[in-house]
Amino acid sequence: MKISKDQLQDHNKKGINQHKESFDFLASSLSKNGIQVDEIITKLADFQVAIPSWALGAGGTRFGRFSYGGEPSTLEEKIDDIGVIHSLTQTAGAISLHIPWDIPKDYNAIKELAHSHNIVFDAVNSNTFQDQKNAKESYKFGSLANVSKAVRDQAIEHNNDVVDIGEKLGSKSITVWLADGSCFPGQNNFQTALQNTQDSLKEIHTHLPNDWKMFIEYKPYEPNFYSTVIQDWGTSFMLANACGEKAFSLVDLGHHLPNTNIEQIVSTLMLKGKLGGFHFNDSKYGDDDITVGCIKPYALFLIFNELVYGMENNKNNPDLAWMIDASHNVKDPLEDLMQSLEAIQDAYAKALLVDQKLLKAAQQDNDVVKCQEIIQNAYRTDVRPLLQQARLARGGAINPIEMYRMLDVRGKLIQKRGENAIATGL
Ligand code: LRH
Ligand code: MN
Repeated sequence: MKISKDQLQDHNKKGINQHKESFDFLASSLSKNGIQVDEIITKLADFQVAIPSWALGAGGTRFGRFSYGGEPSTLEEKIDDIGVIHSLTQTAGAISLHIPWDIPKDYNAIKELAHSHNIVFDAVNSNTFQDQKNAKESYKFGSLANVSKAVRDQAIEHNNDVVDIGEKLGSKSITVWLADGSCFPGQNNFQTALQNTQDSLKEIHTHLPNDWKMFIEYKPYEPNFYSTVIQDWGTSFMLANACGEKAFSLVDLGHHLPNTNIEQIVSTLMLKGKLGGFHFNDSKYGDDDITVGCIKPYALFLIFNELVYGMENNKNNPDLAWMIDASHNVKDPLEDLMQSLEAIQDAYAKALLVDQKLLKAAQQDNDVVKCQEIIQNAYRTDVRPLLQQARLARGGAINPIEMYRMLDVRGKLIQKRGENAIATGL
């Protein structure tokens, strides 16, 4: 389903006056404080987030899955659905594939289709947490960490194959997340598991093309419930350093034990030049993979505050990969993703309002209250007119979800694909 420029202009006509009013008011008060509003609009418009190919259908849990109707059951349909989100938000210009869930059959056709939607291929994800049909070796007791060399070799070969698939699509990075670990004390020798993992990752790192990156994603638990080999940022950082200059740490917001100071982890990884990117989502308890900013919006803002400082001061850290990693149990996946995109843009815009020089000076003076006032003033600014202006600047919708519903996109998808179409993924 394609949304035309005319449909967008028609929709925007209704809200343009109210938008102009709120934007002009905000822009004039920000300019009075010396803020370069045009620069912020450009940064927001250039900020593209990759949509996970595994999160375009209804997710589920072991307790059940409730289909959403009109789900994409092919990679082509998934790219079309991301095309809908991108034409409305103008900030979803990339897709992140999970292999083997989404192996392209016709690479040129897939690339052409993505190009027709202004979508590029971001990081590809390997999968050594499930056994594939007629696979010789099983990952039941781990993959890159497995005590069996045959299993480790199979997993290394899979990751190299994923890199080759990504290369054909124009992707420039691979994300490696390992479920490897143990469910009971005594089950694993921690040192053997970590050493095997390090040696295996080094082999994959060696296979990477020169201009590629490998993102090492950490997670404290699930599906293993006693130990996970790559359990935290420190282990991921250590492995990235052991592998070499093309390896970086990937921060999935849901992969932290309660009350972890994620913004401090982000600032440390940036200072050391080893922050590769993000899997954005939110959570209240575990790896809930729910809508970005729906539980802890202030924490997300504090993370972007460190990112804005780091992007200004840590030139040794490469450009970051921005990806969503969420699962939708009760909401329309496309509406949920558009809400997540809005929350990410909102946190970034607020962080761009922080006067980093003024903050650094107040920190130098140990003026604690002033430090708080500087960041909280930014956080308490309603930046929605800036997000709308950035979307309008690139031909998007003033209100993406309102337009999505006005066009009854889900209804049309159900008509075309039926109620029971199932999307591959989680
Ligand atoms: C693991 C994870 C990883 C993906 C998977 C879909 O929890 O975050 O990034 O491979 O979700
Ligand atoms: Mn993830």
